[in-house]
Amino acid sequence: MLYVYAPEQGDLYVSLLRPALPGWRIGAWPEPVDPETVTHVAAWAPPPGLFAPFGQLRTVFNLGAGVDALLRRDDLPASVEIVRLTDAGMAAQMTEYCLYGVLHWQREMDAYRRQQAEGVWVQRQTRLRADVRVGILGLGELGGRVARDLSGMGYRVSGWSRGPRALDGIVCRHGDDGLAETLAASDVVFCVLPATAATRHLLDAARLDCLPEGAALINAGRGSLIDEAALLARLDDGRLRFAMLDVFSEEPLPADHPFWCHPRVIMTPHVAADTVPAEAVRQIAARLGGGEAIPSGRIDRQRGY
Ligand code: OXD
Repeated sequence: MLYVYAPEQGDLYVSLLRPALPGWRIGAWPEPVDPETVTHVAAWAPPPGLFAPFGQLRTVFNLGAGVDALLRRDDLPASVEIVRLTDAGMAAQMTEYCLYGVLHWQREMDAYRRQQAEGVWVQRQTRLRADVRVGILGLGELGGRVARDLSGMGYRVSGWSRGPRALDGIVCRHGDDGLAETLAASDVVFCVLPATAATRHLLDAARLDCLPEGAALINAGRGSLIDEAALLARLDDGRLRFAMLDVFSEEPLPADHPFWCHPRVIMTPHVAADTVPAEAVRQIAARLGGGEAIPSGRIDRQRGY
């Protein structure tokens, strides 16, 4: 049996999965199930202990991009395979999110908003896309697509990943030196890295200082990537023009956090990209029904993604 935990969308998933997987029993939380019949679960942000009664559980499909929360749980024995969906409609949304921030920087919307508040009519010099350097940190399914899309639009894109990667027409760097170089060559840096031990506070004070003065930072990966106090200091003194943040070290962001009303912060509540249910179901069905071959998104628990 495949059991779905997707509170707002349980019925939708069931209605898509049933015709896609004839022969499978499909159910969705909060419908009660005999726990011994559950062999597969598809879930996003399941509550603690959800998996504990499922003694026959073999596979969990993560209905989101990051698996960090699943890897921290104590109710998923190592024998249970964790599968990440590849893209599932999120990559195009990541491009949109990144583009919004890049345009904000390129077309100086921050400055025009200030001018409007002050009643100032000043026309600023327009920058061309070819003169805007965008650095993408994380070149997996999502970051790779963003890099290709923005490069296709004419931006000067470079990318960084922990290990070597090659993307046509995009300068790709890796390793510590590669990170410093990528930051130094970015007017706007877009982060879409997973949360792992290796990426925690990857952007600390020293790395943030590699960015050119007046650069902007967009984070749609995980809050843990950034030393938020160091970022705040660089926004306070104007060294960074703005940060556009979708993810935070604590979510929801605490009500008294200075990001809420910082003039140089644009924030969204972890909505940069949502899984598209029909696409998620297509991938789950392909995997379970032996249909169309889709690259396996099996998670390496040691690596953390
Ligand atoms: C995530 C998501 O992993 O929203 O952050 O899918």
